[in-house]
Amino acid sequence: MTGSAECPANFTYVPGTHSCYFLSDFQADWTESRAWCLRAGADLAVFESNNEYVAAKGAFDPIDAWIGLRDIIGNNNGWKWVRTENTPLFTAWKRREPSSTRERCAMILSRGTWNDARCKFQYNFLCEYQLY
Ligand SMILES: [Ca+2]
Repeated sequence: MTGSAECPANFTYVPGTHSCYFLSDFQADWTESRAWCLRAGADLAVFESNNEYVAAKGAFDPIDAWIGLRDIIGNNNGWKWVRTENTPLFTAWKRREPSSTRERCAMILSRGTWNDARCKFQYNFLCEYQLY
């Protein structure tokens, strides 16, 4: 798949979404990952529907990657998307996740489910640039 003229450099338009995505080929902690996306005029990926999530994850090789979901309260009480600050309308947590109050940042696992992990850990990350 090639990029769209409307996408930032190195971002890929994903049919079935309204967005362009960038999966990093390097690792950073969650905060650094978000900062990288913001500098590109994007943000970490926000999935507003299961359809969007399925389309986006299907466009990239499976990999562990940060997404734009974090627990702003702790104790698994404050999961909010970045950009919208909405509570997720749907989730794809792996069985027994989210698991720990010390793990306040969410990632896609290579099998397609989500895990909460310590925000200071280093993973690849998925940015999203919303077209409209
Ligand atoms: Ca976990």
